[in-house]
Amino acid sequence: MVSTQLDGIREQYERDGYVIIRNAIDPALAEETSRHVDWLLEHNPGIRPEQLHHTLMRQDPFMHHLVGDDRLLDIVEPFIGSDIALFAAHYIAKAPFKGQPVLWHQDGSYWPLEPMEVITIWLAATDSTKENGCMRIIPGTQHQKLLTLRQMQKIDDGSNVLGYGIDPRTLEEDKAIDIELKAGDVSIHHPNVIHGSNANDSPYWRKGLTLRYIPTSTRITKEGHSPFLLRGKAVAGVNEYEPRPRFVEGQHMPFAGAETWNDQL
Ligand SMILES: O=C(O)CCC(=O)C(=O)O
Repeated sequence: MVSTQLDGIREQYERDGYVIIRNAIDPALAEETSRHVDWLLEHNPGIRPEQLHHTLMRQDPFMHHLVGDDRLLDIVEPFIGSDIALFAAHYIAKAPFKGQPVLWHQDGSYWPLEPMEVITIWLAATDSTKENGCMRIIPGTQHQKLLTLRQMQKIDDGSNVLGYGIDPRTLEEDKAIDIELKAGDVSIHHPNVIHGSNANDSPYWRKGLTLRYIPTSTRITKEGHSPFLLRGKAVAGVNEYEPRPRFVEGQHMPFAGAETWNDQL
């Protein structure tokens, strides 16, 4: 990543609700992230590639290694400060020809966070294009209030990733921007900005990892989320952090750095 890309990102973020950062991680780490999706699918038969949730990552050394990468933390620090935790990680991977759409939504509608101080990094493990169902964002909508799930349409028939969506007739869909990324690029977005994505009807995988970073002063008000402390200090009485797991050969996906991982714990 060229560090000058971080110049002015706050202004862009405040204006549009999102920013794209190219080459945020190197090709080898993007490739390992893509391989991690394959590994998780192989070890969790029956789970759709769009539904590889945080619970699968809690004890996964590669995920802890990836989300604590200084290049990612340096991107979020200007927004949330230097005491940083990860609230949740979720791969939304879309298989060729059958990847599901994500209906229009605002992330904050789903999250038990108090206050709603949080920023998402969407990390491209493969190229993510219009053709294979890249994320789409309606710029400027981060200034709108969060809708509750009750104010959204419930479409939980298994045809889409989240089961809820904002009624498209209430939106200016023609203003949506396709967030096209190369493997290793990231976009960041605001919890109120309206976004979604189309189905993947192409012959190519689209593998994206959503990472929700919070300042340690943000409280997770629902039990069972197991956040990770990544940089700086915890705030006394706010959240309990998951210990970093040991790497066990044969049990975890091998990755560059796994050989010294346990020494850093
Ligand atoms: O990956 C996608 O297509 C949508 C991502 C998304 O909805 C999110 O990051 O909240």
